[in-house]
Amino acid sequence: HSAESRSRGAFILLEGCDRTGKSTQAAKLVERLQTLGHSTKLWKFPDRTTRIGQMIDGYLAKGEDLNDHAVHLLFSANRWEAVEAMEKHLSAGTTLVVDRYAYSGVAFSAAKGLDLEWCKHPDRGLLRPDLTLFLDMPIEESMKRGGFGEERYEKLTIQTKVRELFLQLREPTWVMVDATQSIESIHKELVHQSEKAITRVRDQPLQHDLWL
Ligand code: 2DT
Ligand code: MG
Repeated sequence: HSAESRSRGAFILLEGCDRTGKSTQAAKLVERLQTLGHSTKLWKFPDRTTRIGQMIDGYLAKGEDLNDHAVHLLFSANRWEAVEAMEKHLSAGTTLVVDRYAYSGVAFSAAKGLDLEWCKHPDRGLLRPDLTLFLDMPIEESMKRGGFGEERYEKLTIQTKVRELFLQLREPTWVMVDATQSIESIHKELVHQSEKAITRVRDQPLQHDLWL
């Protein structure tokens, strides 16, 4: 590597329905990649800490009602407001492990009945993930896991629709991961895929062409 073309980090996305282990795996993945010597940071959408994120949290966790289209745009805005910071980290060589992104955005809103193409529009031109790891398992299995039912969307009917929509949004490059496996075997697979992606994209420009 020449001094001018310092290698960039990879944008690694974990997607999937609720209770498939995304957050557990994201945290373990970050820790492991760091141990392996890769500068790595955990990222999460929605980011409930911003002003927009607080409106989203009111909607998800506090039962505050918002128009379906309006809340969809808030979730998208919550990604756009993070773009510069994400680019800065990636360009500086830090890999981002991102827990949910625009695929969740479209899947959940379309599951409520919004038009799929309308849903994709506000996220067009966002950073495209370098690697999407889709954690998949039957909804009946994930429903058995603890913590379900505390927030909006944590219901069987909506989760079933969300899974169908994720599978419609699936791209050929996605890596489908059987989320019913043990935490350790899923972890190993994610580490392996992530290291390949980090090597593959280090000299590639960032991609700002989601759904373009
Ligand atoms: P967490 O449980 O992961 O915090 O997600 N969601 C998420 C959307 O409806 N649109 C989005 O753009 C994103 C990123 C998925 C909270 C819920 O928010 C949903 C579950
Ligand atoms: Mg949740």
